Amino acid sequence: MKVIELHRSLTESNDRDAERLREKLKKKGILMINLMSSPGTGKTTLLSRIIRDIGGDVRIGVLEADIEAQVDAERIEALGARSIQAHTDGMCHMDAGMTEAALDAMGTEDLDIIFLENIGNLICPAEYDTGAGLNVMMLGVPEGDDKPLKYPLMFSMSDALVITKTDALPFFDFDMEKCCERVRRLNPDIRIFPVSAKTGDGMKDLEEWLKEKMLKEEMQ
Ligand SMILES: Nc1nc2c(ncn2[C@@H]2O[C@H](COP(=O)(O)OP(=O)(O)O)[C@@H](O)[C@H]2O)c(=O)[nH]1
Ligand SMILES: [Mg+2]
Repeated sequence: MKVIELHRSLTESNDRDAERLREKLKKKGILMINLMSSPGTGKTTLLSRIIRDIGGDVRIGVLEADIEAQVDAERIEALGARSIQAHTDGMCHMDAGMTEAALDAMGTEDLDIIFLENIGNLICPAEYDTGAGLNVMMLGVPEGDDKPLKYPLMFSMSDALVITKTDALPFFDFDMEKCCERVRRLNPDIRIFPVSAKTGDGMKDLEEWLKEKMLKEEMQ
């Protein structure tokens, strides 16, 4: 199990670093996805499901970012995917320099898709470009359908929203239609995938979309 201790990047411009990293990955034909949500929404569970479902056809690497511990990277490694645990020195987000350092430590050779499981919160990660080709956020049914009203920036800057734990819909007053409407008001082009990583419901559409985006990256 590889663990890397990261520190805040002291560069002048995170946006410039992010653009440079995005170009570098594009040249290698690797799609990096920045996965963001609250703690406990189901990021690691979703990634585990994706690795089990399509890990045979797609070579997947996972950067696990947390303030402490290495349980998430261990969960991913147990499934046979390449992974590294990055510790962020107490910081609530990953920036482009930190992401690049973690990528270098993990090694990107022979990978098709790299997921960055960002630190769990809906605020700071939305403010820092990591250099990822796609931003994907997750919202769990138990968190409520009002989150787009409270954390508009993350919904606005994401290419896709995964609404997870749909198996729990019977137990919560989560209005799917109202939630999607609120999200689309902020971001008309966003793709929305309602899924349950537990039952597998809706996973196929999400995985097809990921493969499509991956092929596009490889052909450029
Ligand atoms: N019922 C249900 N529980 C889920 C689902 N996805 C994740 N969980 C549970 O939610 C909790 C947090 O999941 P985890 O993947 O660790 O969240 P993370 O902090 O975002 O990485 C765990 O107890 C999971 O078993 C789901 O689709 N349905
Ligand atoms: Mg996790």
